[in-house]
Amino acid sequence: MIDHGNIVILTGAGISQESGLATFRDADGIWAKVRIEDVATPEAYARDPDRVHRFYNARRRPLAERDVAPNVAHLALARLEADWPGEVLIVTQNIDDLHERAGSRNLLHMHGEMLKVRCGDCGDVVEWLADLGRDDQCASCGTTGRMRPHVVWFGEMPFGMERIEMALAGCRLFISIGTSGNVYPAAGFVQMVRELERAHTLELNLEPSEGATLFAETRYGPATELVPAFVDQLFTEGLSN
Ligand code: BJW
Repeated sequence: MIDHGNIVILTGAGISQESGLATFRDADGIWAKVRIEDVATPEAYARDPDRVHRFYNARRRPLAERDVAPNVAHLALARLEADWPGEVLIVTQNIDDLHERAGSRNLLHMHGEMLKVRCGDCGDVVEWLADLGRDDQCASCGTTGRMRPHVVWFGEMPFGMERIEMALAGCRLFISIGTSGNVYPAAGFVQMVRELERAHTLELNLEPSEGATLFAETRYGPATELVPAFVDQLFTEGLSN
């Protein structure tokens, strides 16, 4: 009988690479062009907010203007969620909106969302498609100059950790797609699942990640090839024991 247990899928920048969005740590990635400590820490934002706003404004525009589209890997995961009898939760480290535009609904953006901004004063979160700057005012509390990208910088707590840990504890399959395994706590999820000894663990990536040896199974190649093929296999064979 086919096993239709719950599935947790962790995605990273690699799944959006073939949609035209840069990864972080590949040779031509974002961190080859800008330093983390200049744009992706609370200290960088406190020191030079204009620079941080420029960095995120440039990355927001192609998403806001819909210059990029979900690829077949995003679409395959949406099909999995729609048709799989068990629960499918996508935990994405990506701040793009390509999973939701592909149709995924049970989705958690653990590192935030590019098309939202947050007031540093009252914490209100709103959708935002335009450039953001120091002149922008919070519509909720009226404070000017405290609106920031709704993203998780180094040293900040990722979103939804309680829900993620519960889902990891209850899953029968954990799949990691297109992430280098450099950034915690996401990089530690495979270890958490392994310790419970009730789920299969699978890495789908272009090349072995930092934590590749922790996975029970690994497959390497572009996400647009690996992900649809694996989803097809799941529907025909179910989960492996
Ligand atoms: C393809 C492909 C194709 C390419 N098909 N594949 C020492 C030890 C342990 C931890 C720490 C430590 N010192 C500090 C920490 C904590 C720190 C951390 O992890 N630092 C490490 C650098 C060591 N982490 C944090 O600060 C986090 N917060 C935290 O820990 O809070 C405390 C806490 C404690 C306990 C529990 C819970 C919390 C916050 C991390 C925030 C990360 N923020 C960023 C920026 C966000 C916004 C933005 O986008 O600008 O998030 S950094 C950046 O890296 C971004 C990504 O989400 C994240 C992960 O990157 P990802 O997705 O893996 O991309 P790449 O480029 O690295 O990899 C792409 C992969 O795809 C590659 O493998 C390619 O081969 C592959 N690929 N093309 C398939 N076509």
